[in-house]
Order: sequence, then C-alpha cells, then structure tokens
Amino acid sequence: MAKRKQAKTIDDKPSKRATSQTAKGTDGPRIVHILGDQLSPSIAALKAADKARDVVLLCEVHDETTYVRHHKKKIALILSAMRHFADELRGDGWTVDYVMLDDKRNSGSFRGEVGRAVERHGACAVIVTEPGEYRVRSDMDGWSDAFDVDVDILDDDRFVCSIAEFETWAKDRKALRMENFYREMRKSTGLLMDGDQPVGDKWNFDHDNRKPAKSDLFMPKRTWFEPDVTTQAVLDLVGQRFDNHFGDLEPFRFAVTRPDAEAVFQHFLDDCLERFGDYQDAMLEGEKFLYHSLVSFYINLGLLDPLDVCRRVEAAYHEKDAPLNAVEGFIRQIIGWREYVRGIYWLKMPDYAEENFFSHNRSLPDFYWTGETDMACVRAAVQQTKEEAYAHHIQRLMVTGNFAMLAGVDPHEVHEWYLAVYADAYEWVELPNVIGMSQFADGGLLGSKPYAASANYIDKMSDYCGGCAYDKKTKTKDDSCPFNYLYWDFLARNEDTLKSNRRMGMIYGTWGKMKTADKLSIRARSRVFLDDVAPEKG
Ligand code: FAD
Ligand code: DLZ
Ligand code: SF4
Repeated sequence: MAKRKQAKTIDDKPSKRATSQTAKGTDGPRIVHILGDQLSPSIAALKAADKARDVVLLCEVHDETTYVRHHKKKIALILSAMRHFADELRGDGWTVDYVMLDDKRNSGSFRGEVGRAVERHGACAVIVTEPGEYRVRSDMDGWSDAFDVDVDILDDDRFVCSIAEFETWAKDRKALRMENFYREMRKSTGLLMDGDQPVGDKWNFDHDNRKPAKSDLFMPKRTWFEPDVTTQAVLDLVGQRFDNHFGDLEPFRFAVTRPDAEAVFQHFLDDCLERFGDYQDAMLEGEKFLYHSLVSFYINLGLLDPLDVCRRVEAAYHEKDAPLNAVEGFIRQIIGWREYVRGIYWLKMPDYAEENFFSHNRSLPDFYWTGETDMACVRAAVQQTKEEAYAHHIQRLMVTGNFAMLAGVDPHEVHEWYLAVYADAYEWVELPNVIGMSQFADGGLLGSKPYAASANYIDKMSDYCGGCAYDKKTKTKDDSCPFNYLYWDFLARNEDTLKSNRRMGMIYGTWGKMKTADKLSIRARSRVFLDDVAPEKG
C-alpha cells in the first residue's frame, strides 16, 4: 500500500449550502462517505462535516456484498442497519444521498459510487473515515486523482488506540504480547484502575473464567427483534440476489437500529454479565449463546460504542451487580483483544494475509459449509453458524479453528471462511484472530504457542463428546476421535518448527515416549482421514 495519508482535519465550514455544479469547484458541497460499518453519528467524517452544506453518501455496492460470499444474514444486517442509519441522519437534519443495491445506475463499487456522487452534486471534496479493511484503504489512495478533488481520510477515533499509537507501542518491542498492550489500555482509559494499580490487585482473572457449563444451568432468554418494513425489503432483496450465499436468511432477528442494539447490551448487563466470566469458555449442546454478550455485531457496525459499553460494565462491578472476573474478562476482550488485533492488522498488512508458517495446503472440508459430519462439536459449531451467523469465541477457536489447523488447511481458505460466515466479520478483526490466534500461521507473532487441542479439551469444556459417534478417549482405533490422532499428527508434522518452543517441551516429551506402533497408526490414520475430507491442493 502507498504510505497512509496523514489524516487531515477539516475546519473550513461555510454555513451555507453551495451550488457549484462542477466537480472541480471549490464551493460545492463535500461528499461525506459513510461506509457500512461506520454507522456512528459521532464518526470522524460526520464530525468534520457541515450539515448545512455537505451531502452524506451511503451506498450499497455489489463489490462489498460479494468480495467473499458473506452469510445472507450478514448482508441483511449491514444493509438494513445502513438504511436505518440513513433515516437517523435525515431525522437529524443531514442531507443524505442513499444508493440502493438495485439502483440501475449503481456502478457496484465504492470508487464508482463516490465518483458518481462527486459529479452529481458538483462536490468540491470527499470526506471519509479510514476504512477497516486494507483493500478498501488502498483503493482510497487513488480517489483524489480519479475524482480530481481533495479526499480527506480521517482517523477512526472509535478505537481507544489509534493506528499510529499502536505503531509507537510496537516499535522496538521484541514480543508484541496482548497482555502488555492491555495493561497500557487499562492505564490510558482508567478502566478498573485504582490509582496506578489494577482493581483487585490483579490485571487478569482469566484463570477464574474456565468453568465447564452443565446442562441444568439457567440460560437467559435472548433479546431479538421482528423485522420492520425496511428490514423486510432488505430480506426480500437478499433472498433474491444472494440465494447462493452460505447461511439461513430467516428467521432474521438482529437489531438494526441504535436503540435496539442498546436493548441487546442492556439485556447482557441485566441477565448475562454476572455469569459471563465463569462460563466464558464453556460449550453446551443446544445452547448457542450461553452468557455471551452478542454485541460484536453492533460494536463493529458502529451501533454501540466500545468504550461506553466497557464503562457501563465497570459500573456494574462498582454497583456490585457483577463479579470482578466477569467484568475484567469482558473489558479485556474489548480494550485488550479487540484493540490489539486491530493494531496488529494495520501494523502487518498486507503481508499478514499471506502468512502460512506451517506451509499448510489442504482444502477446507466441505462440512464447514454443510455441517454434515459425525464430529458432534464441529457439527454444532457449523450448524449454528449457518443458522445465526454466530458462534462464540471458544467454538471459533477450539473447535473449527483448532480442527482446521490440526488438519493442515491452507490458512487463507480458513480466513475466507471466517470472513464470510460470521455477521461480525470484517478483515481488521477477523484476520489476526484467524491467521494469528487460531492458525498460528504468523509463527507466533500474536500467540506464544498454537491453540492445538485434542478431544480432552473439548470434553472438559463441553457436553458434546457424550453424544458423539466418535470415541473421545482413543487415538488409534477405527472410531477414535479425529481430534486425537490429528493432534499428534500435527505435532509430529511440525516437530522441527515447534519443538524448540519452550511451552511445547512437555508435549514433545510425551510424543517421544509414545510406542512406535501407536505413532505409526496415528500418522497413517491421519493421512487416510485427511486425504478424504481435506485433500491437498494441487
Ligand atoms: P463476547 O464473548 O460477549 O465478548 C465481548 C466482546 O469482546 C465481543 O463482542 C467483541 O467485541 C470482543 N472480543 C472478544 N474476543 C475478541 C477477539 N479475540 N478479538 C476481537 N474482539 C474480541 N470477533 C469479531 O468481532 N469479528 C470476527 O470476525 C471475529 N473472528 C474471529 C475468528 C476466530 C478464529 C476467533 C478465535 C475469534 C474471532 N473473533 C471475532 C473474536 C470473538 O470470537 C468474537 O468477538 C465473539 O465471539 C463475538 O461474540 P460476543 O459479542 O457474544 O462476544
Ligand atoms: C460488509 C459490507 C457489505 C456486505 N455491504 C456493504 C455495502 O453494500 N456498502 C457499504 O458501505 N459497506 C458494506 N459492507 C461493509 C464494508 O465491506 C466495510 O465498510 C469495508 O470492508 C471496510 O471495513
Ligand atoms: Fe468432538 Fe471428538 Fe468430542 Fe466428538 S469425540 S465431540 S469429534 S471432540
């Protein structure tokens, strides 16, 4: 990518709407382009704009709806939320130019639509907040020349840590560990701080957050919404145009407005937060959401503000409505992991997307799309992904992610699957979670060791194994759980690269002591299984 442009603050705000008809004029309106995941009234581009003069542009475009084959629910969520946001802005006095996907003149790309809007309005400049994806950011670098007007790309200040601040933090550090970054974020936000010390005398309560869940636990009913007329129109459109995309379109129950997203978060505060920490890593058959917040959809779209939700979660602790392990766990996910992965993304792109530390080159098994597998844990994760465009963190990391890594699937294919199937997926957050955290394809930039696990872990944290066709205890039998032999096969395949990792020493000790016959059986069994479900690519 060309070097990031210095974001420019715009202070030239004439109070009257100009009427120039030429794109090169200096007194026409400015086009304030708001992208589909920038639905925040206080986003930088709107803060910099002038209601009386400028035109806000939102455009539904073919390129964005198809650059991966997004889940139908994801497309519907974004388009419906965009249309509702346009109404919100109009209600607030903005002039909004909204381009629908099926508008006959729609060129199908951001570049095409911004260019057309510049012409249409005789605009003198374009204002936009930096996008969340590298591919879009690179394209924007050419806009000024293409439209022959100034294009101001402003920092996205909906994050606690700017891209430049992250670069400074990362500079000259040997290891870019989340935990160190997170402590800085705690200090800079003051969240859960007692002076310069962490509340509760510990920064991280993760060890308390690993309880397995039992099926007799009380599960809160989730907050869902019936589609209104706007959403119904979007559902009709998505049903027609994206029928060949993955996932169930209906029932569609997401929030698509700010007040409804707020209701989802309030419900989390009232009914889920208290147990969020304890059962954060748990999985239960038939329970898709447990105590998770389900707010990533809305934070990533701009309908909820990340710092605001953290402050309200912190307040719940001070009001004794939630324990510290839950509150710290939640805040860490947002000001720690969420901010950190974004920093890593911009620090390491574009090369990061191509990382493949283990040179994995198998294809993604078909059951990632169909859910048709006898592995109960994988089936549950894929089926709920198909239904809800959602799976919680441990399902993403330790079931589908873990399986793909053990199987040696090409990380780029894994990345494209995650980007497509989850309604909260944008590359800035999805890519480091997949390439770094779940596939260890960056060789340990993000994590200190691969998240590789056998059935033992899944059985400890879930009730899937009891009802599974496979035997969770064995690794060399015909009905042995594939996670068991694939786990050892993965370690054996990558012994040269992983053995020197301090955190892997013990496990290689165990492998070393295993009987040769068992080792051979594991390797052979893995080869047969993988050649069937995930053949090597040519
Ligand atoms: P909760 O469990 O309630 O957590 C609260 C919030 O913390 C989330 O809403 C989210 O904003 C934030 N958060 C938690 N973990 C992470 C994380 N690792 N990185 C960034 N934010 C985090 N999250 C996305 O938002 N988009 C993605 O595309 C995405 N892809 C992922 C892919 C893989 C392989 C893995 C392992 C994780 C991925 N995550 C992604 C992180 C996490 O799984 C989701 O944020 C979470 O499951 C969303 O559900 P929730 O809102 O109920 O989260
Ligand atoms: C993901 C998405 C989709 C499916 N459709 C649109 C769209 O039609 N118009 C739009 O402005 N944004 C859309 N988005 C979100 C963009 O892909 C996202 O803003 C960029 O990837 C930058 O993060
Ligand atoms: Fe998953 Fe293996 Fe347990 Fe079956 S036995 S649910 S495949 S971990």
